[in-house]
Amino acid sequence: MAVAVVVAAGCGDAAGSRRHVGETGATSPTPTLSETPFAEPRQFVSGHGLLKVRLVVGVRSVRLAGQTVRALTYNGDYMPPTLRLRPGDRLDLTLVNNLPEQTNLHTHGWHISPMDSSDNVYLHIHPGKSYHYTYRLPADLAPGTYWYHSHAHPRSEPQVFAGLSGAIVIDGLERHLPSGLKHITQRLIALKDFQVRNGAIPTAGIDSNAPTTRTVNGLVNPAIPIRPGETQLWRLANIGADIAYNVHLEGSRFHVIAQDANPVDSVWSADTLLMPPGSRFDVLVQGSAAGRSRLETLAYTTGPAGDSYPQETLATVVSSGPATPRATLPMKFAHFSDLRKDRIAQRRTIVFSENEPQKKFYIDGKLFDHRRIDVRARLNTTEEWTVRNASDEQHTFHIHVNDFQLISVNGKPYEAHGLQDTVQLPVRGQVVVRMRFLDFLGKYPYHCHILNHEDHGMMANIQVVR
Ligand SMILES: [Cu+2]
Repeated sequence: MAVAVVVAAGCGDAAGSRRHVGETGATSPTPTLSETPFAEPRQFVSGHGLLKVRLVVGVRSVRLAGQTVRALTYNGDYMPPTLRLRPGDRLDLTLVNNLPEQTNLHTHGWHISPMDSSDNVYLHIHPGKSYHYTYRLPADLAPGTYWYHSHAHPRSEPQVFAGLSGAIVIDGLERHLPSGLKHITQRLIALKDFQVRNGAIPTAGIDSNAPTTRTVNGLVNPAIPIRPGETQLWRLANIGADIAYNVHLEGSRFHVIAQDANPVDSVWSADTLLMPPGSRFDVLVQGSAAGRSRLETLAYTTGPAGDSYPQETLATVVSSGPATPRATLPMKFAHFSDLRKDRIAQRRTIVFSENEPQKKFYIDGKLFDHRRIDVRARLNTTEEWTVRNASDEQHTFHIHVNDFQLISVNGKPYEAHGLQDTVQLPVRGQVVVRMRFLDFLGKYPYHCHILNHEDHGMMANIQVVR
């Protein structure tokens, strides 16, 4: 019989990893007692090809940033369990809805069927009901960091903002690492943000530009331990509703091995990573000389009609203990099949626009209608989409089921190292993307991943047909 086991997260850091929001736990071995120890949510791990999970959605009071706050939770936690699986596994997930409104579940980034009881975001699980999802992961599902969240249009923004998002890890990235790095410490660094109004995270009238508390795994400025010279794998994931993070680690660089759970063909490095809502980066980081450095989000503006986010510290990286020689990082990583060589079956232009004062957001001049098919594409073909932004703020293009290759930004060719499932659309600009429609028939959405915009219309439907 297949079993699901619950284990503490974070190889090499089990002592500090049991603690998460809503639970007290062991402290991690950091030098200063006043610091919040780094911790990860517990994990539900597949065994013998199966993971059985029950997620109960409800309203709960949780401890968050030193205060008691009413939030929407999975299993009572603001930072719910991480689902950890392998390619080829099956996920049997029962979603129990104890909210006074409908909800549902999306497994963001999975290349999987969008139909029936799989990654079907057109389902509404009504109050007091439960639903049994069955997901059959392809044997070649890409390893990396994914996430799950409510996709309950038009209530996605308030539900995710109030807490309904968690992480998914598909194991296997280690396979591409050199032997000396296969067993390095892995850390989930899930970026999740909230505001408090009258003792609760607001679920109406959310202003993404208002003062916001940014957390790592639900913790404010935790201390992340590393040894001088040590290489760690960090799984950066923006699992918030609306805001972008512009992530920077003082004095260090991020070495990207996967973007949106697509392993890269060659490792690239950056000192700052722009992370719009929904995006993920799996990165290698190396401990600097003993001392402290800030993991921060730098100030970022999404345009004249958009938001302005201040610089904020996300975590404090504490380098201490015996130094180890810095490992040589890999250059070549995974295989990537460049879509620029594909024959293009169809070219389309998709336009994102808005009427900000009226809170209306459009794709191709239309508000979302779940009954309408906006694009019909053929299975096993490649299409090229020019996605234009006709507004004065950035939007985050996202599509389910099939990831895309970024070909150009504002006409400037982009040298992609793999696929991605989110991309920021420049103000009054455009990107060109290519995608292959593989393996799965059915209808699924593409939309702005700023969930406020999605809820207010910026979503459309594609149907993949034979
Ligand atoms: Cu948008």
